[in-house]
Amino acid sequence: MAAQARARHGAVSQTVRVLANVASALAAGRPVVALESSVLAQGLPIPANRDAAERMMKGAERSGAIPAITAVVRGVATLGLDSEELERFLARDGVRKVAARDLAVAMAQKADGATTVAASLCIAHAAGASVFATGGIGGVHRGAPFDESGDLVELARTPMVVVCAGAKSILDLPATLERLETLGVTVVGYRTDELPGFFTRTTGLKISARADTPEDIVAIHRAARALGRAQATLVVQPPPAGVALPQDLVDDAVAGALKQAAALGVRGAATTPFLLGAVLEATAGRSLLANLGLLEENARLAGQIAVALTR
Ligand code: PSU
Ligand code: MN
Repeated sequence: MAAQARARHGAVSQTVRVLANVASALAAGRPVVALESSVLAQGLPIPANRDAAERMMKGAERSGAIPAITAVVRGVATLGLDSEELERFLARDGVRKVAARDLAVAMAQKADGATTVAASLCIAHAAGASVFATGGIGGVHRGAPFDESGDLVELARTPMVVVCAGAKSILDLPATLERLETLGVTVVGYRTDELPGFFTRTTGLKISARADTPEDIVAIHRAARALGRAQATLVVQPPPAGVALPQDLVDDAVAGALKQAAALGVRGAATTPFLLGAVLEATAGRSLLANLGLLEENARLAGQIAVALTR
């Protein structure tokens, strides 16, 4: 597989272990959707994380694509977990959160690591995948502009299509959008002219590009690739109407979560998982339904894009 990936992508690591069915799909040019694992091991509670894994994979499969979860498995950067490995990550005993800066350490220490968007992009791209789906990307934290997720910088140097529901509601969305502009990341609204708010369908923040079909997205991505651009094409899709939350509910929940985090002195990598947990409590689980619904829909759209990319 590594040789195949190298042939198609130039210099590519031989270090990533790729699950057999994923490797043969990539080698044959069949559609693959890479998925993250931090949302499973840190972002969502047990047992909802199992639903999340199943629904993300089902979403990609519904479109005719092969899902592949990224992680560091006992020190091995991996694209495509087998069912035993997935069980270990869902149980999350001894599974650490791995962002881009943590990848090499987790590998050297032979650790189990659940990968954030940033780390997942590193692994998926190295293995030759072109499309990735997640719930919400990281971004600039509110009131702490120096705490900017590594997701943004990896998006700026990983030429994949990335599908999400915007940046997580706990973040400073205008600042995140400005940073994406500075980094040259094209943000494309899927059937929307506004940045979705992860839990909410709208934010009032206008974005500069819109696409209404997977083929339109592929055309934009191919133009970027033709020019040799290094950035991802970041596709933002509103959460499904049936599970999206009203703005005021989310605003109140986030305000409460930020207050709690400040009172407890939560900082650094723990911030995102903490805030997501606090919002979950404050919305009495409604944010969980939204999260699961959008994870599935994003994987489904990513699958459609992956299929269109193979034509
Ligand atoms: N979205 C969720 N739950 C999550 C995350 C995103 O609904 O757990 C994770 C993603 O893996 C994302 C990470 O890459 O949070 C960002 O963390 P940080 O802000 O520390 O970069
Ligand atoms: Mn951070």
